[in-house]
Amino acid sequence: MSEAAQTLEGWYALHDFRKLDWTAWRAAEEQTRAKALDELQGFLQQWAAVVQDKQGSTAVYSIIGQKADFVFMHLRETLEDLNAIETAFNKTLFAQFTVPAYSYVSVVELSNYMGGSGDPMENPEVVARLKPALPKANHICFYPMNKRRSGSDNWYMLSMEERRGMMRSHGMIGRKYAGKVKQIITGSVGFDNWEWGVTLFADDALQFKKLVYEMRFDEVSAKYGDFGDFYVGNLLDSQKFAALLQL
Ligand code: 76R
Repeated sequence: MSEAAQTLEGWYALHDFRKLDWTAWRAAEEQTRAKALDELQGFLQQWAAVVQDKQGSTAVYSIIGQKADFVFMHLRETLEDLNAIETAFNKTLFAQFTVPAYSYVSVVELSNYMGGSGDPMENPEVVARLKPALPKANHICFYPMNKRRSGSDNWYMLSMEERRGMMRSHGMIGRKYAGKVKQIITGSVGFDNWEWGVTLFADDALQFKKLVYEMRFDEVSAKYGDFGDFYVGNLLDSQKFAALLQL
């Protein structure tokens, strides 16, 4: 048996993608819409405050295309916390005007392929990466992925040394995008249908295309990467959300 990579886990993640029921929203009384919007703004404020207490972080983005209209990406200490947020939101009037589009459950993960020495949990940089305050970048990109297990292309049958070598090359490509793209890798083995969620943030959305394209030529993605649907979006704040909902 090959040696499994050791992983460190941080905050749990819920990516909650929703569609707006525009027909119902249009048909609703103005008062109802105002109340629904108020409730939504209340939640946005509550979620924004969580990051100050270092109890988690939430990102809110509109989604381009027909897969969804917006996403709430929540990071919290426990699955109970995530479940409570989801349930509280579902009880709002505003949620009645939304339809689930897609969701993804995972946990922020760092692996030891590039690990240094010493107790990583004593390293503030590591802790900051496991419990990250999500950036207010202009754009988000999310997609789930697997490492392939088919025929002779089986990532999980490779030795630690072979995998480490490929992950080093992967990391070197990633580093070229430092300052342009922030990536958060969340592990989802045992939690959701794919093995990882990849969430990228950038002010210039073209950097997503350039980074993902460049990685396609790198062995670990070229030979072993299998990918799900891509979601790309624009940053929302409470004003932008109100404008989006304005009829
Ligand atoms: O943690 C580190 O920064 C060390 C190097 C590193 C690891 C271990 C790293 C760097 N990644 C790691 C692990 Mn990554 N990453 C992806 C994708 O689209 C694709 O082809 C793949 C999707 C992107 C875009 C990306 C970006 N990475 C992982 C893992 C877990 C692998 C495992 O355990 O088997 C996955 C699934 C994955 C996928 N990666 C980086 C980036 C970027 C931008 C970096 C550089 C980070 C930096 O140095 O700041």
